[in-house]
Amino acid sequence: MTYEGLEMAVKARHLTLLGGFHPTQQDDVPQGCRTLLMLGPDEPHFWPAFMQSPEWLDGDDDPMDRCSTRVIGEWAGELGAEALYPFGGPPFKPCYSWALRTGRIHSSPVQLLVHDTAGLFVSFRGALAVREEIVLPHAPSSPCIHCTSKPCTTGCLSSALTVEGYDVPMCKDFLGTPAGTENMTLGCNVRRVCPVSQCFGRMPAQSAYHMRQFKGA
Ligand code: B12
Ligand code: SF4
Ligand code: SF4
Repeated sequence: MTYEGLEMAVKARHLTLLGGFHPTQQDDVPQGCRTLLMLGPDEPHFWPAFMQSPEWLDGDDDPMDRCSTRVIGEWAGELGAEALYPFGGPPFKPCYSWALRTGRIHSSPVQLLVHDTAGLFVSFRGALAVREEIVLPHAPSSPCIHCTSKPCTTGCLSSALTVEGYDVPMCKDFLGTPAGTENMTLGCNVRRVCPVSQCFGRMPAQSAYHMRQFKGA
């Protein structure tokens, strides 16, 4: 099992490897896990593939989480690995902490996670706990180091999310107003203004889906 081989296999499932790490005793991972790999959408192929999935077409609740559970769960079964998911809590798996452990996903000035190719649009559909120690590629440093203007720090259209913190009720209230429509249809502006996010190829329809899930009824 190699990182490159797994990357090819996961891309066939419209996902990508966002990074990984070799757990120590301090990490909250399943027993026997020697490599933990973080999986996210492979943009821009993920959304069109999801639109064809049985979970989207059946019209039931939480289609993306159900789809990820099937796809990642089946793959983990083939590999003899354990599938872990960011949803299904509380309690939640510590995906934020795992992401930081990859060394390839970093905390941005506004605390949201940032990745070298996904930018602030980095998100996870699952993780794979593998019993083998897989050789991991070099982890690029944070893109924030060379981002002089740091547009994420002033990108919030309501001032709910700044370097001072994240006021979730303020954000949700704003999303319910006419001025919040742009964020509801295109995604959070803080995440969109990041120059790395802009090269990522995340489809607005996918962002709109997540914004609806986030805002709730
Ligand atoms: C609960 C939760 C929320 C809560 C509270 C966030 C919080 N303060 O932790 C709320 C509802 C506010 C939230 C919002 C969003 N979230 Co959220 N959330 C989670 C969830 C399900 C659990 C976090 C948790 O409690 N873990 C358990 C604790 C024990 O472990 P931990 O993860 O290591 O805890 C760390 C984080 O909580 C972090 N943290 C602290 N403050 C904040 C604030 C923010 C905004 C975030 C993202 C993290 C964060 O610090 C903790 C210590 O290291 C995670 C998935 C997961 N399983 O981790 C996603 C997750 C953190 N969220 C994510 C996303 C995508 C979002 C949204 C952008 C959703 C969207 N619209 O697409 C929004 C942000 C709003 C916006 N402007 O768009 C992503 C990360 C994205 C990123 N780039 O950082 C995750 C990993 C889910 C995923 N499937 O990828 N989320
Ligand atoms: S806008 Fe710049 S500082 Fe902010 S997360 Fe993106 S790269 Fe980092
Ligand atoms: S969704 Fe809009 S209001 Fe909420 S944090 Fe992002 S930019 Fe601010």
